[in-house]
Amino acid sequence: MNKKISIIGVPIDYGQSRRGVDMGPSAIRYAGVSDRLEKLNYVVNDLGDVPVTQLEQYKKKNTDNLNNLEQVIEINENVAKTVDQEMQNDYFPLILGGDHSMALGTIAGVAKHYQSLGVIWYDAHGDLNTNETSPSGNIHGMPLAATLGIGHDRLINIYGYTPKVKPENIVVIGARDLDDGEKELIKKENIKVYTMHEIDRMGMPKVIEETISYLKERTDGVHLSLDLDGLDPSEAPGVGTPVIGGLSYRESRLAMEMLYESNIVTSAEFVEVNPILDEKNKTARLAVGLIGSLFGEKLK
Ligand code: Z70
Ligand code: MN
Ligand code: MN
Ligand code: MN
Repeated sequence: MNKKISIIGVPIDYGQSRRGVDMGPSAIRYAGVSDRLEKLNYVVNDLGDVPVTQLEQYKKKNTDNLNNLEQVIEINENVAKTVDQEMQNDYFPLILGGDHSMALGTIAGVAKHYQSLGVIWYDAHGDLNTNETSPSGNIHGMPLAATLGIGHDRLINIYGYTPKVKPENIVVIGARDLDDGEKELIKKENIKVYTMHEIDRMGMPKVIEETISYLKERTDGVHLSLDLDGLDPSEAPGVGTPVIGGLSYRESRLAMEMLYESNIVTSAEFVEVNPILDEKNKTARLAVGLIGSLFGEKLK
């Protein structure tokens, strides 16, 4: 793994409707992410946060069913540029969120650097809505579709190009709350999805082994997008959209360890940590534990 890491915070909460997720990057830093990585002998460069204006009177629906569109676009153009620059300087981008709409920017910045980027979407949700299928108008439910070039023009064209990722290069892990439009898109584009059903039947080791060999065959870089709501809310309560029946910390940690061993991951983001909804920063601490295992922490 690249021994130089840039940490980039994205305190965005415009992609959804719960307050507090903008404090996620601080909570993850407070839980000790830099120390944890430095102990593993990485050079860690914390760039601080991408600028996000905090308007307390926001939450604007627009006529296209895209809440807070202008803010989400502006912030993500900055995210893309920052991620792109860090990669040009040979740093591994580790991005901390913030709601999942930030993946519009991270993937826009990352995908330019590869012929055929792979994406692991570790999440209770598919985030495969468009403004036409979304029940909420919340953009954090749309970024994965947008990276495929599916959805509203403004969202798919962030950082000036589309599409960013091919549908066959995506693996979704942990899904258990998919909207009808998302299910249709998964069928139509034949997207590889391990729902909780498959994970329970196969076990996490097999799911990750398959994911690794599937992505190795067709990609030259892999972005891990990990939404903490992929984990079960009994262990990770500090998220805006908890869905019961989720992944345990143990199996998530194992997944990260296996990804480290495979050496396929070239960028990563940990998103949707909401310290206001959390219990004593537990969810941020889990995020740091998962980051530790993704970067090679050993138990003995
Ligand atoms: C729902 C929607 C979502 C994250 C919730 C929820 C989407 N499918 N994404 N939490 N990270 O509104 O589109
Ligand atoms: Mn705010
Ligand atoms: Mn998500
Ligand atoms: Mn989610």
